[in-house]
Amino acid sequence: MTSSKKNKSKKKTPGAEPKRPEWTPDSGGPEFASRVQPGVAGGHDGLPRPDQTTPKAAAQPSRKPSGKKLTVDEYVEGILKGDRTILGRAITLVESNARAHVRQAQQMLKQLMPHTGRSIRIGITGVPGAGKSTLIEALGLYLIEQGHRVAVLAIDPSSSITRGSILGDKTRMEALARRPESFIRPSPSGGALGGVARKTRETMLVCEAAGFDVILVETVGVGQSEITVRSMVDFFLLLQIAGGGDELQGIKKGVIELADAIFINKADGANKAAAEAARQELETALHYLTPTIRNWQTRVFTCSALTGEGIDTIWKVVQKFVEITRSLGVFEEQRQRQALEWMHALLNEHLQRIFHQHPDIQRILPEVEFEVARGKTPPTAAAEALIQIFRSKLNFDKSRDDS
Ligand SMILES: Nc1nc2c(ncn2[C@@H]2O[C@H](COP(=O)(O)OP(=O)(O)OP(=O)(O)O)[C@@H](O)[C@H]2O)c(=O)[nH]1
Ligand SMILES: [Mg+2]
Repeated sequence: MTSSKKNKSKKKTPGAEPKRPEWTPDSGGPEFASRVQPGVAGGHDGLPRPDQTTPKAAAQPSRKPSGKKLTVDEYVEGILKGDRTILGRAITLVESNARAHVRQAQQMLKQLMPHTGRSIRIGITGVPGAGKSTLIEALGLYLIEQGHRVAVLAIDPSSSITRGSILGDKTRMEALARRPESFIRPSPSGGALGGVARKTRETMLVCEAAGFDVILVETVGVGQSEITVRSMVDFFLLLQIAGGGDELQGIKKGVIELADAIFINKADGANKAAAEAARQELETALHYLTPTIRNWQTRVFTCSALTGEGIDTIWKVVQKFVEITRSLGVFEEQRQRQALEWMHALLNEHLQRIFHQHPDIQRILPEVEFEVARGKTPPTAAAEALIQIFRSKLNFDKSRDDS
C-alpha cells in the first residue's frame, strides 16, 4: 500500500518525472512499461528439454517456427519419426478445447491408431508425499538403463488450480527430464476430471506412436482420480508409506482393491523396520480381498525411491503380471473393455451436453426443478417428461432439417 501512496504523491508534482501508472513498483524505472522480461528456460511445461540444458542450446531456434500451422500429415509424420518438438505440439493440440483443434486432433489420432498400444501402461497412485514422483524418476531411469523409452504423464485434480505439483516435479524429476529417452508431461489443465482424463488418454496414445514403450501415469490419491487412472492403465501400483498406524487406510477408501501391487516406499534408514511391519500387516489384510484379475494375487513389497532399493522389483512384478495376463488373454480383454468404457463415457457426456444445451430444455428445466424440489412432481415423472419433450423436439428438428 505504501508504494501506491508514494505514486500518488509523485503524481502531484507534474514534470518531475514522466507520467507513470499508479501501480508501478518502486523498483520500476521510467522504462517500466516497455521493459522486456526474460522468459523461463524450458519447454512448454517449464521442464528443461534435453536440447535446452545449456543456455547456448536454449538460444537456438527450433526447426519449425512455432507459429506455423502443421497439417495432420505433418503431425503424424513427425510423431512417428519421434520428433520431440512435433510431439509436444501434438499434445498441445490434443489438450486444446477449441473445436477446430479437437477435429484436427481426432484426424491425427485416427492415423496414429495403428501405431499405438505397444506399451505397458502403468498407473501410480499414493497419498501426497508418498514419494510417487521420486519413485517415477528412479523407475524411469532404471527402465532407460534397460533400453526402454519412458513417457511420464500426470492426472492431478488440483493442478489446474494451483499448478503446485508441477513445480515440485520440475525439481524432483530433473535427471529423468534430461534424458532423451524420456518425455514428461504434467497434468493438462482444463477443469473437470473427465476432460483431463480424455486428454491424458489421448496423450498416452500419441506417446505410444512416438515410440515410448512404458507409460507411467502419476495421480495423487485423493479419490476419484485413482479410479480414472485405473481405467486407462494395464497395471496399477499403489504406493504407501508406513506410519501413524493408518497402513490400512487404503482399504477403507477402496483403493487397495484397485491395486495390482502395493509398494511401501521410504523403506530406508530408521524407517526400514516400520516399512517391513506395514508390509506384513497389509499382506495379511489382502488375503481377505478378492483379486480383481484372474490368477493374479496382489502382493505387498517394500522399496526406497531414494536409495533405489526395490525399484527393480517393481519392474519384475510388472513383467510377471504382463506375462501371466497375456497368456490368459486377460491383458487384451482389459484393454478392450477400457476402450469400450471410454467410448461409452464419451457418448454419455456428449448426449448430456446435447440435452442440456437444447434451448427448450434450458427454458423448461428451472421450472421443472422448482416443482421437484417443492415435492409437487415426483423426480421420476419429471425426468420422464423432460425426455419426452426432448425427443419430440428432436423429431421436430429432424423434420425441419429434412425439409
Ligand atoms: N527417505 C525417503 N524419502 C523419500 C523417498 N521417496 C520420496 N521421499 C521424499 O518424500 C518427499 C515427497 O516425495 P515426492 O516424490 O514429491 O512425493 P509425491 O508422492 O510425488 O508427492 P505429491 O506429488 O505432492 O503427491 C520428498 O521430500 C522426497 O525426497 C524414499 O524412498 N525415502
Ligand atoms: Mg508428485
